[in-house]
Amino acid sequence: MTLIGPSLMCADMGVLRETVIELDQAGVDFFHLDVMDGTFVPNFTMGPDMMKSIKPFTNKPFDVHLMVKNPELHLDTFIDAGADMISVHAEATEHLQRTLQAIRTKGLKAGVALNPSTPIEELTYVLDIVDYITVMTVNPGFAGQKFIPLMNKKLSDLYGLLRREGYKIDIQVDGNIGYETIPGVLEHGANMLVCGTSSLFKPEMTFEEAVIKLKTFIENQKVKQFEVNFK
Ligand code: S6P
Ligand code: MG
Repeated sequence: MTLIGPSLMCADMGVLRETVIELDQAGVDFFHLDVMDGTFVPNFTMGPDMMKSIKPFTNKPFDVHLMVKNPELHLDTFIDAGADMISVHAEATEHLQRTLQAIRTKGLKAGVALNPSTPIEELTYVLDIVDYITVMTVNPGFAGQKFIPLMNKKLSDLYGLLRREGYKIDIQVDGNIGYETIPGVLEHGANMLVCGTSSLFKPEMTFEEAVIKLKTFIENQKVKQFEVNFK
């Protein structure tokens, strides 16, 4: 099974609430909320007040992708704003194990995101406390970038590592996930797709049309669809 989650930084912020309602009704599985601090990545996006203002309009999980330095300092802020899942970058904290443990202790799903150049070996000693791994398939910071082809090898190395070590951890991909790249990422082990301008946010389509088209495309892939842990 493959889950799809719209990247809300790609939405028109003037109609964010309506967008969340339409995407929810169209059948997305989760909402992906990108948080940037202008330091870990050279951009600013969504904040806790914005999240609070849309949380009441959906029951789907809020997956908060923290692209901030020292994310451990901000966990409570985003938990209070409605996060159900939080991913932190391995590169952004000195204390990855402690940070993941803190997310889990609060009852949320804990994720680790890896920049394209970060090796999967960074994860070796935290695999027992991770619910999902976000493989960045572009450098974080902006929507509308190009998929980095070597990330398919990273996905298959990661998938192999998880199977060898016996961990059931979901593999999320983020960055230029669209019709050209989906066959490859599914084949190499991804089961959670973050969907931005490459698939769901298309001016010529309604959200309902875009979700139907995307789900049909995924169902028609001939590759094995991996089981998800996500509930
Ligand atoms: C980027 C961020 C992502 C983007 C998403 C956009 O740093 O983490 O979640 O919003 O990748 O999708 P697309 O299809 O425009 O690349
Ligand atoms: Mg993201």
